[in-house]
Amino acid sequence: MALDELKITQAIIERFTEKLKSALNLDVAIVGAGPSGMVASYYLAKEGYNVAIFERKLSIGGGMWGGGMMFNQIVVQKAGKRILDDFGVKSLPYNEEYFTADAIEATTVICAKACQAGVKMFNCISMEDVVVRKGRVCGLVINWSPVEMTGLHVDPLVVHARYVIDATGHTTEVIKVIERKMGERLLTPSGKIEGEKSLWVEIAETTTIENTKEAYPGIFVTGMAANATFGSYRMGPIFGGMLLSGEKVAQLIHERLKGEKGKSVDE
Ligand code: 48F
Repeated sequence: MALDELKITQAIIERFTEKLKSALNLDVAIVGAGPSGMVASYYLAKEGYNVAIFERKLSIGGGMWGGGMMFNQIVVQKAGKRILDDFGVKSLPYNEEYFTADAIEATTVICAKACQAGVKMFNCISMEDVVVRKGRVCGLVINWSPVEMTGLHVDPLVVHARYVIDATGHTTEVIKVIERKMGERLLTPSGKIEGEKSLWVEIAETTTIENTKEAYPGIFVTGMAANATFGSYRMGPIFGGMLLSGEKVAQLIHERLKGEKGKSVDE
């Protein structure tokens, strides 16, 4: 059969539209395809939830591709190795406490497993706003990243979600929108974003997991966004905290969703 460029075009348009339509009413919308967001998406999709990730960049992986200063290896402490094993990412013992993994393998395998578990990944799409009803976030306002980058005056589209995860890393973009637009208190000690502190690996790795929690009704923070929102340190190129934070946020949201079976997003 002759290859037909119009059929190819039609196939792409139809299949992408089907994928986007199936993400209009989500259980969980995740902003950011860095390590914490991708890990969270995998565990939630494995529970059978309708999960999508919206990633601003063309590439997934956030800060994991680059390892440390573009030396594309990551270090994971003993506690986080369990997650690498769960995904089937190879790791090598470095000493009694540390393991290393290839940053490219870790990023691509975690992404592939998430996609195969049913996560709908959307790259080149940015979250520009949220939907709030009765003091609770219940959706995202999204647009093509090139629209954002070029400043074109193009109205966005909307997806609904029972829960939103801010996995945007250092910039905590979803929480920033809430702080800026809602004039309401975040669930932080000051009611505002506490802000990220300078690097302290030992404390930062533990607090990333403690700070993985709800930061505003309907929005959970994970990964570096958790520390930036609740005011802890950055940790540099050690990734166990990111992986464990992704797992924890998935567990927390699973617990909530289990208790809310049958409710619609607008309730
Ligand atoms: O920064 P990022 O990798 O987040 P993370 O999961 O991991 C942090 C580590 O990479 C590293 C570290 C580890 O020790 O400190 O920095 O917390 O990934 C965040 C992703 O979110 C995307 C951004 O492009 C990146 O890929 N992102 C940020 N804002 C938006 C967004 C937005 N408004 N819409 C869509 N995607």
